[in-house]
Amino acid sequence: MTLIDPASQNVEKAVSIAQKADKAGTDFFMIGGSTKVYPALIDKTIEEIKKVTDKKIIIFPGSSESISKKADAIYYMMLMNSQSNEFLIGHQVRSSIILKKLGIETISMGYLIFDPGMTVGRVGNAMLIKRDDEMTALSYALAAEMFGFKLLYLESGSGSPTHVSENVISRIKREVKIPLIVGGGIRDYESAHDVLSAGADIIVTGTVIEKSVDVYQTLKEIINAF
Ligand code: 1GP
Repeated sequence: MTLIDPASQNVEKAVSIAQKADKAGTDFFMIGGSTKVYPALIDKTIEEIKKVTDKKIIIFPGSSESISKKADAIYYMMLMNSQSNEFLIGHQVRSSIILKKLGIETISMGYLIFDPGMTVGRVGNAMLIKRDDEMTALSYALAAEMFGFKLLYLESGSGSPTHVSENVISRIKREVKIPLIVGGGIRDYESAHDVLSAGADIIVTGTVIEKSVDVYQTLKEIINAF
């Protein structure tokens, strides 16, 4: 999946990235980020991206304001290791009525933030899990399964120098049935290959394509790891 944060570039650049990512073979687009993004900008970004791709667009919300009826779906997520009531249940409760009214598909997701956490770790007031701490990660992952979440996202934070370690991914994969998304710090074929071999079902890349001078080629190499 390709993550596009509307706060990181203008709409034109977001569309150009999306077009190349689509051609390189990304499966879905995630739109969002942890810094404040106004609904009008999310609307506009989605509207323009939809003109260049048929791939589904899922909102990756930073708050209860990150909603757009133009998206195909939205993650209805719990930042499970947050120490803030807001990220555990506050934003979710504030957005439930409007989501119901809009009729947008909600995909329940447990969201776990690992070291170093980067901006989302700080903003989300996360009690960071060490990137190789199998038992803590497994405890959260099993809790996510018991809550009935449809997806589990193992996040190191956008722009992280490293991804969640392979032992954590493979341990969770062995013991938990929920599809696993891994993101943060994946920027080349090797890191994608390591994460996928460990058991990730889906990988997310954001920073590497924002910074790349050749989005198509960079993403093509990462996708070749599948
Ligand atoms: C962030 O996991 C995503 O939520 C993507 O991280 O920007 O490091 O690719 P990167």
